[in-house]
Amino acid sequence: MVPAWLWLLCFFIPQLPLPHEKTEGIIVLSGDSGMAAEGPFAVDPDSGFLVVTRALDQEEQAEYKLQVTLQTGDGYVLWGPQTVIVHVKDENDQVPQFSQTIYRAQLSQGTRPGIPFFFLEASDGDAPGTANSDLRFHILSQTPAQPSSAMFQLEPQLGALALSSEGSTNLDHALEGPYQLLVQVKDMGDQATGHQATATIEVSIVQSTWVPLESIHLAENLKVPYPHLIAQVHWSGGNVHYHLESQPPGPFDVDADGKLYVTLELDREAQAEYLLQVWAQNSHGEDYAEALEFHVVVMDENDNAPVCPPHGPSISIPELSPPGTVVTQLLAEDADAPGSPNSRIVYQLLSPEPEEGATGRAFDLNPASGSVTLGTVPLQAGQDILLQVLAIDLAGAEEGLSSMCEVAIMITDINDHAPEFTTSQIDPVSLPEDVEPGTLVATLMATDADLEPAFRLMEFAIEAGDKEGIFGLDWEPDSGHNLSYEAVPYHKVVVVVRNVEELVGPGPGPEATATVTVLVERVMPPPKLDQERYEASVPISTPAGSLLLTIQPSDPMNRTLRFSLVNDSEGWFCIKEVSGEVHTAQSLQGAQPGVTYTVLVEAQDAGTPQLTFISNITDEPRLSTSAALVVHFLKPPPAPVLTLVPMPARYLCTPRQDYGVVVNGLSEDPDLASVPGPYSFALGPNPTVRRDWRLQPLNGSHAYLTLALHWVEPGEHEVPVVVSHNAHTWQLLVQVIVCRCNVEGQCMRKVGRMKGMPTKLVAMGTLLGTLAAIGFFLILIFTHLALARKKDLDQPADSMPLKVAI
Ligand SMILES: *[C@@H]1O[C@H](CO)[C@@H](O)[C@H](O)[C@H]1NC(C)=O
Ligand SMILES: *[C@@H]1O[C@H](CO)[C@@H](O)[C@H](O)[C@H]1NC(C)=O
Ligand SMILES: *[C@@H]1O[C@H](CO)[C@@H](O)[C@H](O)[C@H]1NC(C)=O
Ligand SMILES: *[C@@H]1O[C@H](CO)[C@@H](O)[C@H](O)[C@H]1NC(C)=O
Ligand SMILES: CC(=O)N[C@H]1CO[C@H](CO)[C@@H](O)[C@@H]1O
Repeated sequence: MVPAWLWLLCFFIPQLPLPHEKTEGIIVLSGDSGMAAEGPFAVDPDSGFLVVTRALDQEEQAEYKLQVTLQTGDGYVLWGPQTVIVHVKDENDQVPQFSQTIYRAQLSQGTRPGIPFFFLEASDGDAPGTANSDLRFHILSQTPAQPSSAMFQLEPQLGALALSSEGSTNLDHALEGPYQLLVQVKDMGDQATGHQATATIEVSIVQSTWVPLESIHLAENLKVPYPHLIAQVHWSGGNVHYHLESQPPGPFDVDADGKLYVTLELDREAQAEYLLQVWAQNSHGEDYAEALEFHVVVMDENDNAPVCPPHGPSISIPELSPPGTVVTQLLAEDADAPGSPNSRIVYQLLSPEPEEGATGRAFDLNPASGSVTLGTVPLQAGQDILLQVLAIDLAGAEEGLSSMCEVAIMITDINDHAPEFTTSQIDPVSLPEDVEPGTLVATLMATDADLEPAFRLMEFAIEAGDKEGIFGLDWEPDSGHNLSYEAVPYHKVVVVVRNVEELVGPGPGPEATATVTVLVERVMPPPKLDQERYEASVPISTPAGSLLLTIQPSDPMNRTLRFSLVNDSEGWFCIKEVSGEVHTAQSLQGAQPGVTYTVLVEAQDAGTPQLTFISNITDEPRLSTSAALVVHFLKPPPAPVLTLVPMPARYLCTPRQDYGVVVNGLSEDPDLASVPGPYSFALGPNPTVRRDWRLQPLNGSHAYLTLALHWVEPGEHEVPVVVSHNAHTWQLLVQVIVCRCNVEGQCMRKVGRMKGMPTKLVAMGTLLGTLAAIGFFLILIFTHLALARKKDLDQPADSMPLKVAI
């Protein structure tokens, strides 16, 4: 079913491409408007040609659309429907026509040449797009032809009338009256042939009203209905459109009458000035002339409060800074027009307020510049101050807008305080002289009134009193000070404390030194003896007063010792307090041979006056030492042969009288006699003797023998007396004749009295008695010599008192 396109010229009939097999059907033609019967087309049933039944008019109908169908008599479609489109070909049978015979146009002076200010309108009934309707415009004549015959130019295809460049240069001299232009329109394009028509254009030249405008001042935030007319422009030529542009783009508009509007409220702070450009254009958007330019100036309103500078970090001002020191300068900003009162800011210091009664302030503020300086009131280190400043525009006027600006200020510390000891005079410290190095002597505490840790750092030094370098300082921050001591007597140590950082202001005060007085205690070693243990061997027969040994100090130091025995429970010994000699205090009665007896000897320091004691040591115990003294008791040496010294008989009467017998212990043996006393005397062990007799020591060499009982049987008594000296012991036999007492208390003897001055008779008796006694003694001696060993007995028989003979 290929549609067949047929271009029908008059009387040119195309043959329809019908099927050849079945031709017995009827060809039916139908069209858009049911023109099958009366329409201009028909089909020749024999040939099948499509034929035109009358003349076609392209201007009436340019195209026909036909349907061709082959069908049986009863309407059964055998073939088709087939569409046939018939285009009616145009013929230039129409004459172009102007829309008016006389046109009127206005030309403003100042119009650029070549810019069309009027467009001719003409029409042609022939098919559009064909040469038949292709129109061309021409100026046939210009009246008047002055000042130039070609003042205008006409664009042939568009019919756009413009000033020629020649006309443009001469327009100033143009005539007042209108120019008559006879114009022609012709079809068939640029071909010479064709239909044509003419018309007249009356062009009047008018004064240009396209004059620059003054600047427009507009208030910001203007409360009026918008759009708001602000100005008007006018292009005096006809056929004008206005076009507006704003630099930067702004809320401005222009209408067809050249009225300029502002469409929104303006904000000076957003844009203070606009440059507006308005063009007068023809209907093709071509500019007749240069744009008109003018400025829109937005006038300021005080609609912006001052804005404080952003919060910065705290401003640090050292304490004691002089008045007038610049702290900061507040620079609040006001967005309103610079230089206008709206942006003129005045500052007012609100806080800190001046202290009551104070003559000055801590801070001064310059109201115009916002510069803050230190006032006369001093500030304390460590203070944090919030400065509150009111910034007011309109130069501080009441209706001005204001903002509160805050500036944080920190007063920093300077090292204006010297460290000081909390106590500068320390109580004297006593230390023993042998104290270990490193011993803490005293802890000094110093404080510093500054705040900054660096300014509190201090160092200590010994300034005086430690030439030998005995004392050391050991410093721990904030914990005090250790002074260690190393040796020697009395010290006055002056310690100073200083800051590590340099000090500002007046120098350190007296509290920066501390004096530590150290009193040194002399330490005395305990006294030393030459031996740690002393031993002595003593026969138990040793008489009292015998020297055992001497305890001696072995001390490099020249001091006096006092000796004593500690636990001599038996009381056998005694010691010389100063010399240290140990003696037997008495006869060692009760001591057993072979037994050791230990006593402690104590040596005490009696005090050494040449040593200086500074400290009070009166309470301290005396220094002492002790040593053991071990005494071995020995058997007594074999008892010496008791020498019966021939002694004259002694007379004592009974009942007892106040008389006694002197017993001489002194030996005349030169060996023994050389030994100085004392001798000790004791009665022999016989109980009867001890009962009957009493022996009292007289002095070192003599004793006194008396009757112990009131009554002793008269007769001859031999009283044994043991004499000891050192290790030697010997016995005396003292012969005493006890007689009855006469009235005079003397022996009743015919020979007379024993004592006193004997009479011649008595002397004679005595002589006889003595001779008898001698005889008796001689017998005794000879007997003794025969029995025992030889012993010389050359003592005088009548010596008085009795002598001890060994
Ligand atoms: C110094 O004295 C302090 C106490 O005041 C103590 O804690 C510290 O151990 C001492 N230092 C020395 C070295 O003795
Ligand atoms: C001890 O001191 C005394 C008196 O000061 C002096 O005479 C004596 O020589 C001194 N002895 C010693 C061993 O220093
Ligand atoms: C004295 O004391 C010493 C030491 O304590 C001791 O050995 C000794 O037996 C004591 N002597 C006496 C008699 O108590
Ligand atoms: C020593 O101490 C005692 C008691 O504590 C006191 O009475 C005396 O005055 C002190 N002597 C000196 C010299 O300080
Ligand atoms: C040393 C001493 O004084 N000896 C005397 C002890 O007593 C007799 C008797 O009185 C004197 O004769 C001694 O001279």
